[in-house]
Amino acid sequence: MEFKSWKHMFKLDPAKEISEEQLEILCESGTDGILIGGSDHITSENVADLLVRVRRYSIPVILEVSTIESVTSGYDYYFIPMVLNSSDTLWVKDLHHEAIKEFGDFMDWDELVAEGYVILNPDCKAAKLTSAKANSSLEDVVAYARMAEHYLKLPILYIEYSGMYGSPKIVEAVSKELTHTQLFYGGGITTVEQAMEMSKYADIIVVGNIIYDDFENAIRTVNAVRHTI
Ligand code: 1GP
Repeated sequence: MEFKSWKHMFKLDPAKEISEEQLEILCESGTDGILIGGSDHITSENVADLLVRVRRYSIPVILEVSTIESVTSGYDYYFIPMVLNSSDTLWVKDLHHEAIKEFGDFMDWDELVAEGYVILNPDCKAAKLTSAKANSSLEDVVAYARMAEHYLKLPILYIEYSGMYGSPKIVEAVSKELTHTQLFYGGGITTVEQAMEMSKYADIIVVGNIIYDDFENAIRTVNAVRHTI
């Protein structure tokens, strides 16, 4: 899959405003892909609107599906979160089952990518929504990584600290467990140093909120990931 060699992605939230000028800079920054996703105030309109705007540039666009209603054609990939540390089966397999029941006849299975998620910031919206056991210990997280790599053989494991900079120690430990599964890290990256630190361990870092809070620093994270090899 194309994203196997990627190192950096921006995650755009359809519910947040971004100017045309900033969107152009972002899409032409050298980042590898644009992930469209969010958990608050997501509507089919704001998702479709953002897709059309990002499609003006040559950058790959991925929908990270959080509601079935927001799904339309036109993306390069559809990443489907499967929250491994959720205690609610809805977020592990029930929503997925529902979607496949509805759209299974005309799905392009090559565009669909199962994305194992481990949510580790107890205060983030996603943790609350999915009843995630976000206070998981290092041993717990390593076990999720082994599950993703050896048992479920997932293409992606996403260590999610949305809104909070996570533990490099945990991300490093997870990276040691993964060979075939790609490691994504996202959460609280606001500086070049943090981008470099997490890129040492994660295959791909995902930069979200800082786009809306400090655009200049968000753009700086793109080159930071190329300086860690
Ligand atoms: C959110 O992991 C992403 O799903 C990025 O996190 O918004 O904290 O950068 P931030």
